[in-house]
Amino acid sequence: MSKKLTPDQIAQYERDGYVCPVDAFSAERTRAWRDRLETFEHAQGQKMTRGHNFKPHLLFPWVDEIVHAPEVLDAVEDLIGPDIRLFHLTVWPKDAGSGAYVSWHQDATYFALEPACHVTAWVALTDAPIEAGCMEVVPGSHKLGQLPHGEMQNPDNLLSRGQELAVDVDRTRTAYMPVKAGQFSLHHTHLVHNSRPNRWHDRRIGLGISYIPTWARCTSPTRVTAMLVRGEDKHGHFDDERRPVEEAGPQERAFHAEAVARFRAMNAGETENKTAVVKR
Ligand SMILES: O=C(O)CCC(=O)C(=O)O
Repeated sequence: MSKKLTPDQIAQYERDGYVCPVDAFSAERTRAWRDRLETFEHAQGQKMTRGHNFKPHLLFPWVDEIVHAPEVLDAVEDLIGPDIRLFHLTVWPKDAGSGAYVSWHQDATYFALEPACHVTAWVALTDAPIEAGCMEVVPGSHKLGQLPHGEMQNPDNLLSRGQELAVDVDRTRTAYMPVKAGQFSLHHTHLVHNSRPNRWHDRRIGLGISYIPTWARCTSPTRVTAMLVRGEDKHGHFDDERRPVEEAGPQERAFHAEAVARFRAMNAGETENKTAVVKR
């Protein structure tokens, strides 16, 4: 018996590699989270964009609230079971009219997870219609397994390593994943997807929350952190993460810096492994 997703949605995830949209939070609750994020950005004089968008659940109690919310975790449990760790979280902001985009890629490319079973919940803090550059996917492409990627450095690409699919995948029949503020989508780690620049009148902001079952392991020689968000972990493949208490307090910043450094070291190792053949 599933907790949140319908049997049709679960079948769609297995067949197409994604589900969208799923209702979760009220407009008021979501607006309050957006305000917290933007207040922090103003105070810092720095937007949470490329280079500053990893693992905010270690800094902000309000992000911790979202990653533990049953509205999201119940759906994730329907796909990967009851013992769940949060492996990674990226904030994806696109200012109205900016060139920011995300190249065609598969999430698994630099994650060193064995097996590749992680699911990403993309939680919308603003509306994300097609005009705002919501995600676009190739339905069923998660069944292709890991495909080769190259690195194309472009400052407008929100992907930190500029990774981009280096083989042709039939993109004549793509699907968009528009979501409203407070809704989320779910996608498989091998699903080929991208997103285009924001041509809408408002900023587009989402949290890409990557969840894994606790039995998944990371093959990187760098031991990384991951937060147990539901159930239990009998496997011990990850170091635990500290939950934030004070908004971006000194302890939160120190733990965040260490976790991001380890994640980047793992990422860099995977770059060597996965893009050596197709670097351009
Ligand atoms: O937010 C976007 O436009 C892309 C997000 C993405 O690639 C992901 O969550 O895996």
